[in-house]
Amino acid sequence: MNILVTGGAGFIGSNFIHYMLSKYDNYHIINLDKLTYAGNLENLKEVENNPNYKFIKGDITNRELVEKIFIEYNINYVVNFAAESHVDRSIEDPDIFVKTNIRGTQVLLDIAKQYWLDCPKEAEVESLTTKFLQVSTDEVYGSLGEEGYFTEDTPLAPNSPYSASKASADMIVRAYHETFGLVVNITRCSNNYGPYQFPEKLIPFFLTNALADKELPLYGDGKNVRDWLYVKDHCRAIDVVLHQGKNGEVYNVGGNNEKTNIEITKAILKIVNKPESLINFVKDRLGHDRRYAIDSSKIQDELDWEPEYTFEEGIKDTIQWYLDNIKWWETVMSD
Ligand code: NAD
Ligand code: TDX
Repeated sequence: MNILVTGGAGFIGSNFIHYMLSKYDNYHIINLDKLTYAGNLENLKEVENNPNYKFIKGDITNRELVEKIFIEYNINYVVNFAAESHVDRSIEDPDIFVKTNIRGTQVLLDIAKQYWLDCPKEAEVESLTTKFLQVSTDEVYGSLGEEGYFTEDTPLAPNSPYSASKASADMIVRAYHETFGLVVNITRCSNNYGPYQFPEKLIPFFLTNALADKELPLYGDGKNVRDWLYVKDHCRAIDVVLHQGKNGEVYNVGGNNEKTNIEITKAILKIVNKPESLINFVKDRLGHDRRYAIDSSKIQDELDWEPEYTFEEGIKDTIQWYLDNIKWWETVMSD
């Protein structure tokens, strides 16, 4: 198998590459990443000399480059992580979200279609198993009230420029499946946490601030709810969907860990033994979604996946990783 992993130098992508290289010794991984502020080759230092791994610096919107990669590496799976991923940045400047998240996904789909479906002349291509796996988010479903869960049938109702760009990409993936017959899956997961997450997202941002005795800017009343998924459980879910997911299906992936932001903040402060006086309630995020909660019964029933980590285990591992890798986060924050 030759897998094109896009955005593999980011948080979830780098965890996925580590996971796949340690699990399969006959898979080749080609990591295409633009190395934006969120991409960091330090995340992949341990595998840089692995013969089954190749890094290519480049943009998923670059058609010629993507085409060259498909031909040169005989790609048969694509796992598309590459994206602008931070909601607050999308509120400041939506442009790059539309370009990378929508246009970039369409370029990848188009080259996959061209290579897998339009000209399967070479026998080696014809006999290949192919799949395009789009890594999406629960944010495409919009916001929940106090009750209920997102299922795969919940109508899409994205509220931020980020989630709107991800929902658009999902629709284009669907169109390439319905219209052209491309083999696809879409996974929609909840908030990930774990090693290598850029300290702009809630958990690593608040953790690194707390360690430096800086204040923690909690938006609004701090009672917005997110479902938290440990990144290693997410990587395992993607592996399962890649190999066993039914063609054309969407799978929700959740952690069964609903928490308010204030609960998360207090849990971090308690573990690192810092005072709650560091919490500073600030102006709310524009269009701030109130609650996300995922019904993962489809992936559990059909593909036998369920999260293995409790939040208590995952957060302790994560905090320990940041304590053991102070140089990593000091460097990414100073760049
Ligand atoms: P991230 O921001 O940490 O990493 C994104 C990576 O994509 C970076 O390495 C960056 O350099 C790369 N990239 C950006 N633009 C690119 C381009 N034009 N061409 C090539 N590479 C490019 O993101 P993440 O948190 O690892 O998220 C990965 C994927 O998972 C995203 O698609 C995101 O929407 C989705 N997702 C993330 C979460 C989460 O909690 N982090 C939850 C649900 C879904
Ligand atoms: O400084 C902050 N203060 C604060 O109160 C930050 C950065 C966040 N928050 C709140 C906003 C959210 O309710 O914490 C919650 C989590 O915020 P983020 O870490 O920015 O994540 P979120 O907006 O929920 O989106 C994340 O999960 C879904 C990822 O960034 C997305 O890429 C993913 O699709």
